[in-house]
Amino acid sequence: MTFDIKPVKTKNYEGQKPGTSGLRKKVTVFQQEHYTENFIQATLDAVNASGFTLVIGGDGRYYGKEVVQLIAKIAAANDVKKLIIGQNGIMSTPAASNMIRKRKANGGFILTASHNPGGPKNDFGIKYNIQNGGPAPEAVTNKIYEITTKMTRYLIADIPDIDLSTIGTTTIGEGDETFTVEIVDPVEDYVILMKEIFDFDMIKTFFSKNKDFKVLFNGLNGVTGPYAKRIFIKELGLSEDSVMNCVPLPDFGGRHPDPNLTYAKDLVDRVRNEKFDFGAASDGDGDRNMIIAKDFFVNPSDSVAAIAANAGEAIPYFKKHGVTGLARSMPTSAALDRVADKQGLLHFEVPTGWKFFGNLMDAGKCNICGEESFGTGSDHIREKDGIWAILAWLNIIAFRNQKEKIGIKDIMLKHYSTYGRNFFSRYDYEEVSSDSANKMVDRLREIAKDGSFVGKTFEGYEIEKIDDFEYKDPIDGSVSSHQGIRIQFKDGSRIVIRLSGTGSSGATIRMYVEKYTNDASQFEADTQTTIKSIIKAAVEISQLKEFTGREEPTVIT
Ligand code: VG1
Ligand code: CO
Repeated sequence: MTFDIKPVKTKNYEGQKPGTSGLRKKVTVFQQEHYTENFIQATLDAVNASGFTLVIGGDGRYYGKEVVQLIAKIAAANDVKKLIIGQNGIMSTPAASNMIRKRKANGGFILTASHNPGGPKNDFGIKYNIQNGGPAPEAVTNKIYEITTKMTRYLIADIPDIDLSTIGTTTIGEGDETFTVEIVDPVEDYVILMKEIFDFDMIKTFFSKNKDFKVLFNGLNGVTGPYAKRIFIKELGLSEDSVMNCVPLPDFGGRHPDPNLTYAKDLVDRVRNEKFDFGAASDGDGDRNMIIAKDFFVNPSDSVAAIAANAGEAIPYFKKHGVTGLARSMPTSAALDRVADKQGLLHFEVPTGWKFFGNLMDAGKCNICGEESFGTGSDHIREKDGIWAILAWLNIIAFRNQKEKIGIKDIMLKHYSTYGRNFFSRYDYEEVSSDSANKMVDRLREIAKDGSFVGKTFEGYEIEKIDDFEYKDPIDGSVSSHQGIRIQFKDGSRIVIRLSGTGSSGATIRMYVEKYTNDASQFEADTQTTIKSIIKAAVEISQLKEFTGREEPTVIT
């Protein structure tokens, strides 16, 4: 006996355009009749999924399990041969990337809105990743979008709901018509990968010899809890109280699962008050990370630079494979470029979003990369990886401590003395009206085009160049335009302004500023004080207050 496949008549929904990282909307939007089904069908059509094996991961947020069941029924109807699903519909974004690669799957769905809040009134998201384990490039997401504008029907198979809780394999149908579902432990393969990359014995020995080295990890009730417990407690021998908020919850306990100084405040406060040597957090789907110590906050742009500077010596994976190239997203500070220059490595500047690193990695041109938005990773997979970044730091600390007692702050100060310091901060203005945000950016584009601001001085900073960032992928030649306004000053300082592509309502304006110094007496200066006048210049040049009516940003990182 085989299963029945039924076409369901549907209508088009507007706005099913994947943004920086998948389609993100309110849960109530996804719950509209046929809305989610349309997007799944359009994705399967766009990638021609007949005969495919697909991985399904997710961060455990509200509505995820329902969507796994929908994907199974629509996939079976579209001749997908096999699904590999994380138990209970849970698998972190980096673990899903690894699973796609390891099992040679054709791609996968990741059910997450990442760092956006979850729950019935908050956000849901669907992301499609391709065969290399990375987020679908724009050619694919554009195709998905185009198909969503012409939907007439989707196909659905009459199969029972899948038992997501039991590990094992089930095959439905017979002969050529079979559909197989395998429920897997989402943690196991990821741990095996981490053990291949890092020196677990060295880290464990460091912890056992330095009982006073206090570690605290905050899972923000996202997907990384089970990974953190297994790795930090079981494998590396830390105590149970080294982790907090490590149970994945559908609404992340009501929090904003974004590891930064604002949304991970409980971690920041505890690390500072209780004097932890190493504090870390990850986001909803486990691809972001924050690193902080009792006496130092590691800016993500600095974090990737420090990892890159130390990796070849300290981390077994890079000792073995070497480091050929580094890459960062455009708004990320140039700290990483300085490491590349000094060490004679290739380096690349790509648009915001991890999908732009994939081709460089596949071509062997980039091994370590990062974004200012708390995203750090390497070519071990094709997603950024929160736990990886934390382990990278622990491995570097353990390695350095073989010779001298050295903590996060010392490592960073040493780094600055070699490379100088790029002070960096991002101001977010959330839920601004889309109309005024667009008008503001349109004006900046005009200024960039006509060159009228070049040579003008704001708050003592003279503008050298303004452009609207365009990227030509060096591997496949594809061009991505309008990726953000860059305002370069004569002294090397920089402002970047762009609109977010991950929000679910209104617009978010992101303003990034950067200032470089190689004056050692300034290395411990306060970031906000250092960049204050550049922020003023940015607000003035962009006329942000006039366009949006906003006096202050919503979040400063
Ligand atoms: C933001 C960040 C970007 C990151 C993206 C996805 O995008 O700026 O660097 O890659 O989120 O991260 P935007 O368009 O809102 O600025 V995650 O952790 O949501 O997968
Ligand atoms: Co994320």
